[in-house]
Amino acid sequence: MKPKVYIASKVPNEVKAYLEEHCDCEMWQGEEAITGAQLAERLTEAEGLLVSGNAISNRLLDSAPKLRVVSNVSVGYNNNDLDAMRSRGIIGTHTPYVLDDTVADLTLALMLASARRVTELHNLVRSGGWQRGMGEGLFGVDVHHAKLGIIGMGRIGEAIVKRAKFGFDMDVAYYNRNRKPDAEERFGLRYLQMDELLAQSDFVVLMTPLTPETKRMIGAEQFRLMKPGAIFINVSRGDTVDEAALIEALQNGTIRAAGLDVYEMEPVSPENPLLKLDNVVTLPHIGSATAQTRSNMAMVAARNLVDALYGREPQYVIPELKA
Ligand code: 8YV
Repeated sequence: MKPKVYIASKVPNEVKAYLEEHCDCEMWQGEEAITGAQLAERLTEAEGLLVSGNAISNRLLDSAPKLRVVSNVSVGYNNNDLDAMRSRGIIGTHTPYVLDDTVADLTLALMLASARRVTELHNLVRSGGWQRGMGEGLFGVDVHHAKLGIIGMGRIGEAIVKRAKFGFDMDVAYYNRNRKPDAEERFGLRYLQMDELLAQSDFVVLMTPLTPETKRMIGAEQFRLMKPGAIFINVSRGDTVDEAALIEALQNGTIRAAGLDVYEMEPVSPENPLLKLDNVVTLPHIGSATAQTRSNMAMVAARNLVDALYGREPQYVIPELKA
């Protein structure tokens, strides 16, 4: 008998075929993403779950008495209740590595778009507002040779450093809970304490997982420490930032601009003041969203799931859940 699994997010055909070969699969067929309540109703018999973005709460697990494996189609697992999973002996997996370059590309896109005002000026041209002699009204700031400060130096951080250093000749510093002497040597990186990094950087990129320690790590005090010309980029998780403080910093000119892929509430409400500001570039949480990378992530997640269900060590167990 094949193990029963519930596939809660859309996966490409070859991933579906692989899962069906090894598991007895049920799949979410809805057009919209599955809600927590809909998911809870479908987990009574499931031994495995493939999921993207849904909260794996203690309550959800109460409705999944046979569940042995949760396979996340994401590198981030901040919405998994790790204690609840651990206490039930549930294996949790995620998808690191395959998305590093794709997320790093998007980070550079946000840096470039914010510095050169790409979306704002795109809207100006589209709305017929481009006139002769606008001159400095169209000016932005340079990315090349500027100072970049990265908060969080993991795999994606390193992929950003490569692009920034070798593509744009940027002067790159980083802050991380643990120093990374190896990355410092390979890339000529400077290590700075957080406050120093905030004070020195032209671009501050937040690239850290969301944990109890990083929750709202950037707030009013941190924005005050940044240069008035600083550009803030967040491609990690919305809850790493105090969004009200960010809005205020952007409105008051405490910082120059922001490029955002993530928010406190997703999808962002149309009422969110961030959407009314010309100095903000907003994207809908698409850091890893290329067809190729999402397909690779789904395949890694499927392999993790099948390996765990068949008693093999999955390649990417959530580090905090490793025995
Ligand atoms: C996920 C992400 O696809 O991998 C991550 O952690 O942020 C995205 O690439 C998304 O979070 C799933 O909802």
